Amino acid sequence: MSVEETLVLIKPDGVARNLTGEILRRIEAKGYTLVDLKLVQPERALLAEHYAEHEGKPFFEPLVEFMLSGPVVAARVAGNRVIEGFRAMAGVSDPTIAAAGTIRGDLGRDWGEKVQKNLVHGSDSAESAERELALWFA
Ligand code: RTP
Ligand code: MG
Repeated sequence: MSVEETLVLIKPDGVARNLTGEILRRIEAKGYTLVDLKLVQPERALLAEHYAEHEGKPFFEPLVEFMLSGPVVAARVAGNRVIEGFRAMAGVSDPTIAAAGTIRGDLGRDWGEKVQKNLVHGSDSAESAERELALWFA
């Protein structure tokens, strides 16, 4: 067993579309544990830190604006190999090609020209998880 913790965000599109329960249900049904959970209206500074690796890319500003457009659910989720496991549950970034059975594949809509409404975020490595959990659950 390799019990890890990851940061899951339900992005503004997921909250606005009333998919919070469905997404948390999938996380719990998989056997992962919700260690901490909150509904937050993130500030720009937090999002700039969170997405620091994308600063300067053409989608950075639209992405931050999108993430500011409404409340976000932040969850500290624990489980055996949950970092990679949740990324697999989420599916690839583009919901139009994400596999059936994944959150983005089953529930995601268009991959817009600028703003990517793909419902969820999951930390992509142990280092990212540690950094992002410290930001969102300071
Ligand atoms: P996330 O970090 O949100 O879990 O998503 P990810 O790893 O699948 O995608 P990443 O490459 O880290 O990008 C973060 C978010 O930025 C938006 N994005 N837009 N080419 C584009 O226009 C583009 N690429 C990425 C998406 O919302 C993506 O989830
Ligand atoms: Mg990412």
